[in-house]
Amino acid sequence: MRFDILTLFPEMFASPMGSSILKRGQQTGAFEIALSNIRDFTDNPHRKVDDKPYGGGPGMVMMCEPVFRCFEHVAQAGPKPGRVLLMTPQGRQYDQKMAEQLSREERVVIIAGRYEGFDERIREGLGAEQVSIGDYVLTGGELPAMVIVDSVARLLEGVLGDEDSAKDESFSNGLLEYPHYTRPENYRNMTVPEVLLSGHHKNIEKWRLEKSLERTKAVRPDLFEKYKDNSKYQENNRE
Ligand code: 6GU
Repeated sequence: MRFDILTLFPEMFASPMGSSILKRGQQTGAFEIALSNIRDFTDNPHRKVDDKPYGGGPGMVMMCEPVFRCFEHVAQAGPKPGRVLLMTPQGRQYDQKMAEQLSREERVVIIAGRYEGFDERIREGLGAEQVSIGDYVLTGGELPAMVIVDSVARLLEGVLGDEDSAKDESFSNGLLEYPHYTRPENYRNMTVPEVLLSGHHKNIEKWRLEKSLERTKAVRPDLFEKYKDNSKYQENNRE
Protein backbone atom coordinates (compact mmCIF):
# COMPACT_ATOMS: atom_id res chain seq x y z
CA MET A 1 0.00 0.00 0.00
CA ARG A 2 1.11 3.53 -0.70
CA PHE A 3 0.34 6.70 1.29
CA ASP A 4 0.98 10.04 -0.38
CA ILE A 5 1.06 12.89 2.10
CA LEU A 6 0.84 16.51 0.94
CA THR A 7 2.04 18.91 3.62
CA LEU A 8 3.88 22.17 4.29
CA PHE A 9 5.95 20.41 6.97
CA PRO A 10 7.26 17.08 5.65
CA GLU A 11 10.00 17.12 8.32
CA MET A 12 7.36 16.60 11.03
CA PHE A 13 6.85 13.02 9.78
CA ALA A 14 10.46 11.84 9.92
CA SER A 15 10.76 10.52 13.45
CA PRO A 16 7.20 9.28 14.11
CA MET A 17 7.01 7.44 10.76
CA GLY A 18 10.66 6.33 10.88
CA SER A 19 10.59 4.55 14.23
CA SER A 20 9.57 1.19 15.60
CA ILE A 21 6.78 -0.75 13.88
CA LEU A 22 6.12 1.78 11.11
CA LYS A 23 9.82 1.85 10.24
CA ARG A 24 9.92 -1.94 9.96
CA GLY A 25 6.66 -2.00 7.97
CA GLN A 26 8.24 0.23 5.35
CA GLN A 27 11.51 -1.69 5.30
CA THR A 28 9.69 -4.96 4.67
CA GLY A 29 7.64 -3.35 1.89
CA ALA A 30 4.21 -3.71 3.55
CA PHE A 31 3.61 -0.04 2.78
CA GLU A 32 5.37 3.11 1.63
CA ILE A 33 4.97 6.76 2.53
CA ALA A 34 5.73 9.47 -0.06
CA LEU A 35 5.91 13.02 1.31
CA SER A 36 5.38 16.06 -0.92
CA ASN A 37 5.94 19.65 0.12
CA ILE A 38 3.03 21.79 -1.06
CA ARG A 39 5.31 24.83 -0.95
CA ASP A 40 7.35 23.37 -3.83
CA PHE A 41 4.34 23.92 -6.10
CA THR A 42 3.87 27.67 -5.91
CA ASP A 43 4.95 30.15 -8.61
CA ASN A 44 4.73 32.96 -6.11
CA PRO A 45 8.14 34.66 -5.57
CA HIS A 46 7.58 34.49 -1.82
CA ARG A 47 6.45 30.87 -2.01
CA LYS A 48 3.14 32.00 -0.51
CA VAL A 49 0.58 29.22 0.01
CA ASP A 50 -2.12 31.06 1.97
CA ASP A 51 -4.12 34.27 1.69
CA LYS A 52 -6.78 36.32 3.47
CA PRO A 53 -10.33 34.96 3.40
CA TYR A 54 -12.83 36.55 1.01
CA GLY A 55 -15.55 38.16 3.11
CA GLY A 56 -13.10 39.04 5.85
CA GLY A 57 -12.52 37.44 9.21
CA PRO A 58 -9.51 36.11 11.11
CA GLY A 59 -6.83 33.73 9.90
CA MET A 60 -5.51 32.67 6.55
CA VAL A 61 -6.80 30.20 3.97
CA MET A 62 -4.75 27.64 2.00
CA MET A 63 -4.80 28.66 -1.67
CA CYS A 64 -5.95 26.40 -4.51
CA GLU A 65 -3.00 26.66 -6.86
CA PRO A 66 -0.18 24.98 -4.87
CA VAL A 67 -2.45 22.23 -3.55
CA PHE A 68 -3.94 21.41 -6.99
CA ARG A 69 -0.50 21.37 -8.60
CA CYS A 70 1.03 19.28 -5.84
CA PHE A 71 -1.86 16.81 -6.08
CA GLU A 72 -1.61 16.59 -9.88
CA HIS A 73 2.13 15.96 -9.64
CA VAL A 74 1.61 13.17 -7.12
CA ALA A 75 -1.35 11.57 -8.92
CA GLN A 76 0.21 11.44 -12.40
CA ALA A 77 2.61 8.66 -11.36
CA GLY A 78 1.44 5.22 -10.28
CA PRO A 79 -2.01 3.72 -9.71
CA LYS A 80 -5.06 5.96 -9.37
CA PRO A 81 -5.55 6.99 -5.71
CA GLY A 82 -8.52 5.11 -4.20
CA ARG A 83 -9.34 7.79 -1.64
CA VAL A 84 -8.26 11.40 -1.15
CA LEU A 85 -8.51 12.69 2.42
CA LEU A 86 -8.47 16.34 3.42
CA MET A 87 -7.58 16.61 7.10
CA THR A 88 -9.74 19.25 8.79
CA PRO A 89 -11.70 19.60 12.04
CA GLN A 90 -14.76 20.20 9.80
CA GLY A 91 -14.59 16.62 8.54
CA ARG A 92 -16.42 13.40 9.31
CA GLN A 93 -14.97 11.76 12.39
CA TYR A 94 -12.39 9.06 11.75
CA ASP A 95 -12.92 5.63 13.31
CA GLN A 96 -11.71 2.02 13.22
CA LYS A 97 -14.22 1.12 10.50
CA MET A 98 -12.73 3.74 8.19
CA ALA A 99 -9.22 2.49 9.07
CA GLU A 100 -10.29 -1.00 7.94
CA GLN A 101 -11.74 0.35 4.66
CA LEU A 102 -8.58 2.34 3.94
CA SER A 103 -6.40 -0.71 4.62
CA ARG A 104 -8.02 -2.37 1.59
CA GLU A 105 -6.95 0.45 -0.78
CA GLU A 106 -3.87 0.26 -2.94
CA ARG A 107 -3.24 3.99 -2.65
CA VAL A 108 -4.47 6.78 -0.34
CA VAL A 109 -3.66 10.49 -0.63
CA ILE A 110 -3.74 12.57 2.56
CA ILE A 111 -3.68 16.37 2.43
CA ALA A 112 -2.64 18.10 5.65
CA GLY A 113 -3.31 21.80 6.01
CA ARG A 114 -2.29 24.62 8.29
CA TYR A 115 -4.03 27.99 8.79
CA GLU A 116 -7.79 28.44 9.18
CA GLY A 117 -8.64 25.98 6.48
CA PHE A 118 -8.62 25.12 2.80
CA ASP A 119 -10.21 27.05 -0.05
CA GLU A 120 -13.45 25.09 -0.55
CA ARG A 121 -12.59 24.50 -4.22
CA ILE A 122 -9.78 22.14 -3.14
CA ARG A 123 -12.30 19.68 -1.69
CA GLU A 124 -14.58 20.02 -4.75
CA GLY A 125 -11.87 19.96 -7.37
CA LEU A 126 -9.90 17.02 -5.98
CA GLY A 127 -12.94 14.97 -4.96
CA ALA A 128 -11.53 14.86 -1.44
CA GLU A 129 -13.29 13.65 1.72
CA GLN A 130 -12.93 15.89 4.75
CA VAL A 131 -11.79 13.89 7.77
CA SER A 132 -11.36 14.90 11.42
CA ILE A 133 -9.78 12.75 14.14
CA GLY A 134 -11.94 14.06 16.99
CA ASP A 135 -13.64 16.96 18.69
CA TYR A 136 -10.69 19.15 19.60
CA VAL A 137 -8.64 21.61 17.56
CA LEU A 138 -5.03 21.04 16.50
CA THR A 139 -2.65 23.50 14.84
CA GLY A 140 -2.56 21.51 11.62
CA GLY A 141 -3.41 18.32 9.79
CA GLU A 142 0.01 16.68 10.16
CA LEU A 143 -0.66 14.82 13.41
CA PRO A 144 -4.08 13.71 12.10
CA ALA A 145 -2.38 12.44 8.90
CA MET A 146 0.03 10.42 11.04
CA VAL A 147 -2.90 9.04 13.03
CA ILE A 148 -4.42 7.77 9.77
CA VAL A 149 -1.17 6.19 8.56
CA ASP A 150 -0.47 4.52 11.91
CA SER A 151 -3.97 3.10 12.37
CA VAL A 152 -4.16 1.82 8.78
CA ALA A 153 -0.59 0.51 8.54
CA ARG A 154 -0.96 -1.72 11.60
CA LEU A 155 -3.85 -3.53 9.87
CA LEU A 156 -1.72 -4.42 6.84
CA GLU A 157 -0.35 -7.90 6.51
CA GLY A 158 3.19 -8.27 7.82
CA VAL A 159 3.26 -5.03 9.85
CA LEU A 160 2.45 -6.40 13.31
CA GLY A 161 4.10 -9.56 14.58
CA ASP A 162 1.95 -12.44 15.88
CA GLU A 163 2.57 -11.27 19.41
CA ASP A 164 0.71 -7.99 18.85
CA SER A 165 -1.92 -9.16 16.41
CA ALA A 166 -4.71 -6.70 15.55
CA LYS A 167 -7.46 -9.28 16.04
CA ASP A 168 -8.27 -9.38 19.79
CA GLU A 169 -8.31 -5.75 20.80
CA SER A 170 -10.41 -2.73 21.66
CA PHE A 171 -12.94 -1.80 18.97
CA SER A 172 -12.45 -4.95 16.89
CA ASN A 173 -15.30 -6.47 18.96
CA GLY A 174 -16.90 -3.11 19.81
CA LEU A 175 -15.72 -3.13 23.45
CA LEU A 176 -12.81 -1.65 25.36
CA GLU A 177 -10.12 -4.14 26.29
CA TYR A 178 -9.98 -6.05 29.57
CA PRO A 179 -7.21 -5.23 32.12
CA HIS A 180 -3.73 -6.68 31.56
CA TYR A 181 -1.13 -7.84 34.08
CA THR A 182 2.44 -9.09 33.84
CA ARG A 183 5.12 -10.12 36.37
CA PRO A 184 5.45 -9.78 39.34
CA GLU A 185 2.36 -11.32 40.92
CA ASN A 186 2.61 -8.91 43.84
CA TYR A 187 3.80 -5.34 43.28
CA ARG A 188 3.72 -3.07 46.35
CA ASN A 189 0.90 -5.16 47.75
CA MET A 190 -1.16 -4.85 44.57
CA THR A 191 -1.89 -8.37 43.36
CA VAL A 192 -2.86 -10.00 40.08
CA PRO A 193 -6.44 -11.36 40.00
CA GLU A 194 -6.41 -15.05 41.02
CA VAL A 195 -8.27 -16.25 37.92
CA LEU A 196 -5.42 -15.14 35.63
CA LEU A 197 -3.01 -17.41 37.51
CA SER A 198 -5.39 -20.39 37.47
CA GLY A 199 -4.62 -21.66 33.99
CA HIS A 200 -8.37 -22.22 33.52
CA HIS A 201 -8.90 -20.84 30.04
CA LYS A 202 -12.70 -20.83 30.06
CA ASN A 203 -12.79 -18.89 33.35
CA ILE A 204 -10.15 -16.46 32.13
CA GLU A 205 -12.12 -15.79 28.97
CA LYS A 206 -15.31 -15.25 31.00
CA TRP A 207 -13.53 -12.88 33.44
CA ARG A 208 -12.06 -10.86 30.58
CA LEU A 209 -15.43 -10.44 28.87
CA GLU A 210 -17.01 -9.35 32.18
CA LYS A 211 -14.27 -6.78 32.74
CA SER A 212 -14.58 -5.53 29.15
CA LEU A 213 -18.31 -5.04 29.57
CA GLU A 214 -17.92 -3.38 32.99
CA ARG A 215 -15.29 -0.98 31.75
CA THR A 216 -17.08 -0.12 28.51
CA LYS A 217 -20.35 0.54 30.36
CA ALA A 218 -18.60 2.88 32.81
CA VAL A 219 -16.29 4.76 30.44
CA ARG A 220 -18.01 4.54 27.04
CA PRO A 221 -21.78 4.13 27.50
CA ASP A 222 -22.17 4.99 23.79
CA LEU A 223 -20.14 1.92 22.76
CA PHE A 224 -21.89 -0.21 25.36
CA GLU A 225 -25.34 0.64 23.96
CA LYS A 226 -24.18 -0.20 20.43
CA TYR A 227 -22.73 -3.51 21.60
CA LYS A 228 -25.92 -4.45 23.47
CA ASP A 229 -27.88 -4.05 20.25
CA ASN A 230 -25.75 -6.51 18.33
CA SER A 231 -25.90 -10.26 18.50
CA LYS A 232 -22.63 -10.97 20.34
CA TYR A 233 -23.99 -9.65 23.63
CA GLN A 234 -27.25 -11.60 23.27
CA GLU A 235 -25.30 -14.80 22.62
CA ASN A 236 -22.91 -14.24 25.52
CA ASN A 237 -25.74 -13.62 27.95
CA ARG A 238 -27.95 -16.50 26.92
CA GLU A 239 -26.33 -19.09 29.26
CL1 6GU B 1 -7.96 16.72 10.86
N1 6GU B 1 -7.14 19.02 11.85
C1 6GU B 1 -7.02 19.92 12.84
N2 6GU B 1 -6.35 21.06 12.60
N3 6GU B 1 -7.53 19.75 14.05
C2 6GU B 1 -8.19 18.61 14.25
C3 6GU B 1 -8.34 17.62 13.27
C4 6GU B 1 -7.80 17.87 12.05
N4 6GU B 1 -9.04 16.60 13.79
C5 6GU B 1 -9.31 16.95 15.04
N5 6GU B 1 -8.80 18.16 15.33
